[in-house]
Amino acid sequence: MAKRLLDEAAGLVDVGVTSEDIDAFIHRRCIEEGAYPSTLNYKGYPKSCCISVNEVICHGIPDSRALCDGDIVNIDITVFLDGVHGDVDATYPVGVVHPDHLHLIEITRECCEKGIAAVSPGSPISDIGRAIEAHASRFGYSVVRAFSGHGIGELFHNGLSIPHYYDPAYNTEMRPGMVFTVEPMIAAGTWRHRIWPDGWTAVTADFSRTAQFEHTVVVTDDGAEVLTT
Ligand code: EYF
Ligand code: CO
Ligand code: CO
Repeated sequence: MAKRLLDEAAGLVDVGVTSEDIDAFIHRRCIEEGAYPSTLNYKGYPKSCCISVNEVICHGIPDSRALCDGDIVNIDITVFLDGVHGDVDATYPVGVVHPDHLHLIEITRECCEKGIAAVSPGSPISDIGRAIEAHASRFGYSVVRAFSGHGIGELFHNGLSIPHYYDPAYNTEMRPGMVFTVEPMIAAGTWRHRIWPDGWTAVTADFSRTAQFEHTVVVTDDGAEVLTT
């Protein structure tokens, strides 16, 4: 349901649309489907989704700024339905976007796919970040380090952390039945971040553009199943 809702919201992305418009749509559709938008009031977060534009890495708060020709926008939706959370996001071009920024979006999509392809029972969690970082660095991009994928299920975040860069310290073996997100944030410039004075919005320290894709996956007997298709 989360992915269907994301696809519906993506249909609204256009020049002149505000992120508040998209948030209102997502909120209404969640309620219509009998779902709860997991981010709303989560640790005090005020909206039903995160919408992050250009240099905003994640946790952008929907507001009255209209999307502009040439922007890239990430929509991140988590829904609570039937007792479990599902978390998914994607980055979209607005109008006519510079080819460099379209390339960043495409490579970030591939980073997410490569991270998911590295999910395998018996392998260490660090294999996921190794695959993502290898792909991003091939194109001169960096992997944001401050935010990770996370275990998810009855809780939105259950304590398990999935870094998107290579850190051999994450040597816990993946086991069948484990459910977590893979959500790499890839930057055209530095991986370093800053937080806006609002306390939520994370931006690249050099204002370079950044993109993200996210899926919720379960470890199976021979790999991974994507739960947010
Ligand atoms: C207190 C939040 C708390 N956290 C994670 C809380 O996994 C997520 N997206 O894929 C995700 C989404 C949200 C989230 C929305 C709100 N929060 C954010 C930032 C700081 C913080 O500190
Ligand atoms: Co998300
Ligand atoms: Co997430």
